[in-house]
Amino acid sequence: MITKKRCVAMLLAGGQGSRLGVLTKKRAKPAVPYGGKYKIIDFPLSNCANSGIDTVGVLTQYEPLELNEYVGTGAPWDLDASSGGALVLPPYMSGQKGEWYSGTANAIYQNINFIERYDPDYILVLSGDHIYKMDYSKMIDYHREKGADATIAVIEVPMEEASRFGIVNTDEEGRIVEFEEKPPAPKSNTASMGIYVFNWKTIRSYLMQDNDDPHSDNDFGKNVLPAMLAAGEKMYAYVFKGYWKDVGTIESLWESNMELLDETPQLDLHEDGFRVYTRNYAKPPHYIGDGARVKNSIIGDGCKVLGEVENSVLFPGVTIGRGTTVRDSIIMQESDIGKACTIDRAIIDEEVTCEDGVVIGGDKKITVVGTGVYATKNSVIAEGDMIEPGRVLKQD
Ligand code: ADQ
Ligand code: ADP
Repeated sequence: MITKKRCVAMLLAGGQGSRLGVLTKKRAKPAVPYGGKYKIIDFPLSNCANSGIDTVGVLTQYEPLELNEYVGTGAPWDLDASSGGALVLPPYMSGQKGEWYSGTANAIYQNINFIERYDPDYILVLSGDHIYKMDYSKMIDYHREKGADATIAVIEVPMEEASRFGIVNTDEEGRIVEFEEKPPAPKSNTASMGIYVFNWKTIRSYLMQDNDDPHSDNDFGKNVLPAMLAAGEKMYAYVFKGYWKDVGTIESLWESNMELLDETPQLDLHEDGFRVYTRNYAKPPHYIGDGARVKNSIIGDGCKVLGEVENSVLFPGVTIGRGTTVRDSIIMQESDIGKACTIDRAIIDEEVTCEDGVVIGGDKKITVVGTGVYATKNSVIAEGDMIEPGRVLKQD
């Protein structure tokens, strides 16, 4: 049965996230933990719920297990399965042919049947790798008012970073006159956020056309958007103002977590009318022991802190032993740090164990320790190292 929806969201969550190194060895980028409680994917999913979009297709492919389990039916984000919900859509076999999503446009192409079930006027295409709060309904209203075929959300980025993005030039009305995907010499710093609203009928025909082109990479930025522009479709830029961060690199992920530690952070996670939802695992309140010192930090539920923690983000269930110092670091769920350890400017993934006297990192380069690593007594992880998940480190 068809349930007519005005807009269906398609969340691209299939990227490998290779630049996040050991953090995405065993999980897709959107499943990477963030902010002491969340995962990256909580942000676009919560935005959908806060924008009145109740049907979200989540397109996964690379290491999808953790993500599939996490998203479930979408209930934690208020995406109710009875009226739509979040549906995880991995690449599937159709007839004799089973194919990976070759690119972002191909991922949508392969799910045309899913989208048609809702007979939508618009589709909203989202990325799974950005931290931001945005009311998409305003963008959809803008798209409709402009009578656009496609609308791209844009934000000003520092000029020196512009070549990492799709760069947009518009006329005074906001109509896009030029689009260049990751140009080596960008002509402006107006960057595509990788968030698109399309009229479904229009984009459907472009996706079919793109699929028939054997030379296409089947990518929105590289192929489909330029093709639409060349054909004279009405494409508009929707200017977003607010916090938006691509957390696709170790440095940007670390920075974005640290930015939460400002007294009044740009990204407000306390805003009442615009909540960021997450899957909650019931844990007792955290405990700060006698002699502990905690300063300018986020401490998750169920943590037990006996040492010193400064400018750091601790996820639920982390233990910090007596005499241990943690500075400028992110420690994820259930990691157990023993006594008299030093952790400096590091990202420690989930379920890492450090015996007593372990030294990790230093004050310049970021050090990353993969999930399940076991560091034995007094072992040292040098500044800037990236330790593969599950390794056992012994003192030299
Ligand atoms: P990129 O950041 O390079 O550029 P891309 O690698 O295309 O983004 O990934 C976009 C999203 O799609 C990510 O969430 C990723 O996980 C997902 N994804 C990638 N390949 C996929 C696949 N085969 N199947 C399913 N999902 C997949 C894009 C735009 C730029 C824009 C930036 C903004 O192309 O124009 O400036 O996003 O960050
Ligand atoms: P990163 O650049 O850190 O790897 P992305 O998630 O943006 O992070 O993915 C980068 C590139 O890898 C993209 O061009 C994307 O198309 C490609 N890619 C993503 N997932 C896969 C996959 N499963 N197989 C092959 N290539 C992929």
